Formats: sequence, C-alpha cells, structure tokens
Amino acid sequence: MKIPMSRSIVLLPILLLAVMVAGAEAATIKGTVEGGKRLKRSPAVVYLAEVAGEFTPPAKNPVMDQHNMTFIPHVLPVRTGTTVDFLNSDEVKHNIFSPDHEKYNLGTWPRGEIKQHTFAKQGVYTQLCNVHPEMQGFIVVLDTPYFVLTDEDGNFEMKDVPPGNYTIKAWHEKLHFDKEQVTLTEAGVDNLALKSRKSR
Ligand SMILES: [Cu+2]
Repeated sequence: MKIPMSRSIVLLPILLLAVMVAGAEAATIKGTVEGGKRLKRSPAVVYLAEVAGEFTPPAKNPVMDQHNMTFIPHVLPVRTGTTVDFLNSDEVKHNIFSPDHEKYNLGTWPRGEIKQHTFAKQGVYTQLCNVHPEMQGFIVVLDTPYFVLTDEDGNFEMKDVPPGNYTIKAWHEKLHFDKEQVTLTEAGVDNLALKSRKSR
C-alpha cells in the first residue's frame, strides 16, 4: 500500500516515538536456575506467573518435530491460545498423543505431514508416541508472554519485560524450584537465582 507523502511525514515521528517509549520501558531479567547436570540433558522453562495481557498469536506456529525418533525440541514453551504444528521428519510413521489436561490423540502419520493442536489451557502436556514408547517431549503452556528456556548451564535472559513486581517461577521435567519475587526497574535484574528443591 502506498501512503501519501503528507501522511508519512506525520506518521514517522509518531512511530519513532512509540519505538523509543517501548524501548525505555522494557528491561531484562538475567539469572540462573540451580540443577547441575540435569539442565544439560533438558532445559527449564523460566516464566513470570500471573501476568495478564493481550494475546497475539505468533506469526508462525511453533513446531514440534519428530526426527531421529526424538521430539524436537524436547521442551517447547508456548502461550495459552497458541496452535502448535506437529511434524514428522522420519521415514517411519509416528503418532502423537498427550494424556494430560484435555488429552488428545492426533493420530499416526507419515513423513512430511503436519497435524495441529491449539492449547486453550495452561499446563504441562507430555508428548508421547504410541509407536515408539521411548519417545517423550513436553509442551509447557503458559498464561503469560514472558517465558524463556535456560541454556545447558541453567542461565536465562528474559528480555523486553515492563518494570514491575513479579513472581518468577521455573518448570523442569525432573526438578522443582522455589519461586522468587522480583522487583524490576528499568535498570534490569542481573543475577536472579532460582533454587532447586529436591528432585522428583
Ligand atoms: Cu514415534
């Protein structure tokens, strides 16, 4: 669409101002979850609890692939309302089902096909394949836009968070973490530590 010259002259400063305001308000929370070697095998999901806000579906659906007899990624965090594309990239047929919450079985399908599921409720959904019982993955559905995966040393960096008071939590398939309260200013938070309770 072509915007008339006169209108773009008016719009441009408004857009720049909007970008500057958004930039000034956003801060970063950096920290670490405790968990040692278990975090090298699978990441934790760090998230802000009970944060309301508008839901805008992602431009592209997140993908849970099945490749080399493995769910990829092993852990996929998404916002409530998101549709996930389930792909099969193997020569063999795979199935996907979850025994959790509303439960689903998407059927069994060959390479290259995609099935979908829309996650309406917050929670952890174990992903299983009834053809290959050793396969396991997790989709973590969250009522917040603020979530991030840890790296293999347990470090995380949550960007673009508006300053405020939050409860920060973490989920891991084998570990439990204490929640923490965090007061975020524009300066950001640099070294938040989430301590692990006993492992499951
Ligand atoms: Cu399978």
